Amino acid sequence: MRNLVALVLSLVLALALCWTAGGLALADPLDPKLVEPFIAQMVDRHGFSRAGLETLFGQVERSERVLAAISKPAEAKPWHSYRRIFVTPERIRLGVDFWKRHGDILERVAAHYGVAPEVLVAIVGVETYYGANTGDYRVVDALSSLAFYFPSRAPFFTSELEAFLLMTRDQKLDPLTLRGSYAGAMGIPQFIPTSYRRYAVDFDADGRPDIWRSVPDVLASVANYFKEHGWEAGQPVAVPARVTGDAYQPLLYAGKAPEIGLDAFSKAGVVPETPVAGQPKAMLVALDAEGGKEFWVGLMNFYVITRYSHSASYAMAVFQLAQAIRDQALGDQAAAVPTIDQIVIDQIGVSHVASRPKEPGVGNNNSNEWAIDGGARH
Ligand SMILES: [Ca+2]
Repeated sequence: MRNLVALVLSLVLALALCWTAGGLALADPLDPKLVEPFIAQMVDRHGFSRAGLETLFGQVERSERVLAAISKPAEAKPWHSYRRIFVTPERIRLGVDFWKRHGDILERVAAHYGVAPEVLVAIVGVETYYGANTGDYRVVDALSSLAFYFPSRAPFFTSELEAFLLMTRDQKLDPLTLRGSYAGAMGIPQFIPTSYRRYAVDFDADGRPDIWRSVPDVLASVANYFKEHGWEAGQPVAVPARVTGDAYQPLLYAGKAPEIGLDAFSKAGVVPETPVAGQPKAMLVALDAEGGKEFWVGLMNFYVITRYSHSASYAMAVFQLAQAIRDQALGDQAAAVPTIDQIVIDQIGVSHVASRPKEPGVGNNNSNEWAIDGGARH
């Protein structure tokens, strides 16, 4: 037993020595010839030290796991499978917990940016299970593998790697320790480095946007991302639609912002099942439900959610999770506080009358009631 302990200890020590000496042999080092032009560019463009970058990339690994993950065919799950993954009782319950724990800051952020708080909660719920699963790939390995060994996306990931190194330099972060998704998305909201540099916000005023640990910074960064992509405060996201005939085809969402006024929809056989005020530009969203097609009229805010991840199923999952969390959170809140009736009765000294809490989830077709509230304090 003692021998075994000694053996383990000496192994640990040996590994530690190797590591600190920078001598730990990498399973699959980068080919310096592939990295050299990038290093030259970082030196020329941004004044990085060539020796520093050579040392850094000497410790970066080409990750087969990353290259395998990116090469898998795009997941084209039908909506009903997608929904079963993201809109679950567990994810809703944890979203309500998140809302309760961070209610004050959530309201402040929502009011400041004019973005619905439930959507902010749902984004972190869908992206990382409220911060529980932020990815275990070393970001520098992921981005380097994709920049240098995945030619079809090399320009994109090379600019992400550039942004990553600028970010770590600006924020004094260690590029070798940050972890994230196989595509280099980082922290609780899963920002890629260019998004971090453009949209991340320091909302807790400690001098740096911390999307890894600071909930105020996380929520404000997501809200800022949405605002910058055109989120319309207090406006709906999507409403269910009834469709007849097949003249609806030109209205279908095709990855672009809505361009057609809602007044043109009825002529194409599309009728929103919930009234939408005015004649905003809209698009038709068709999803694969279990019993056939399911149709929605998507408004600008639906499109804005697709800017976070480019799929109608993604945006619908965020929207429905958001609604479920909101309904439950506000229902719980209404049940927990006395109603106005109760307060008045208490003040005039009537001893006990049953309070009448608001029914949770009733009359919530207007999903942005809460956002209008928040936006008004902007
Ligand atoms: Ca901060």
